[in-house]
Amino acid sequence: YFFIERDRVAGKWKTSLTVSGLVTLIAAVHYFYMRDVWVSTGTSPTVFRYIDWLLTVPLLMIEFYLILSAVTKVPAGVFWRLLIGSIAMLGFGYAGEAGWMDAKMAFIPSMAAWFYIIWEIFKGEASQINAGLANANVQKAYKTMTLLVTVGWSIYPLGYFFGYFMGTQDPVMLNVIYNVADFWNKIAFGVVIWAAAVADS
Ligand SMILES: *C/C=C(C)/C=C/C=C(C)/C=C/C1=C(C)CCCC1(C)C
Repeated sequence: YFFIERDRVAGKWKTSLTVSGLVTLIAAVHYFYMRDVWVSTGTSPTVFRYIDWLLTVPLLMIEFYLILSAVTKVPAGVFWRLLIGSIAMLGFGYAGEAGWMDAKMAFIPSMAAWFYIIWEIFKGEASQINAGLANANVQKAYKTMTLLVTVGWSIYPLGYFFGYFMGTQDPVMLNVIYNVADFWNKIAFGVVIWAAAVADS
């Protein structure tokens, strides 16, 4: 759908929509793949989930850079900070879940990286660029995306926290929650960007 709509919007918006399409596509492929793993082995598909996240989360973060870039000039530093922040967050999360690191120790740098991303989009250079824009469509999309990253994404560290700190490891429950959250977070991001692109074209 995002790929089809790509043709309806102005050229400067095409990259953002292509990325949204990619994110949804990767998630869909992974979802069916994970379901197979789950059904055939009965094990929690942690590795596959992280592969999915590692591909899609940096893409989602880069969307902040892309929507701003559609209407103004954005320094490459913003791009790299968002990219590296999201990879660090997931890298430590995985290290914790895979047992490379103590799960509780890994939680700290992973959370720090998440807060760092939040800081960048609320207070950092990206937010200052957004505040200075004369484009209400982009600003509205930006604001909704920041809410998704803070509120929508908080479900993941909470799941991790309950799993590893409270000892309430219920993999079935956790997987269901993660799947619902993934679905919602990825689609909502795409819809927000699409709405801004159409309104602005
Ligand atoms: C489509 C998939 C998305 C949006 C996945 C997002 C995942 C996170 C925001 C994960 C965050 C974590 C922490 C902040 C700390 C504990 C470890 C993680 C990886 C669960």
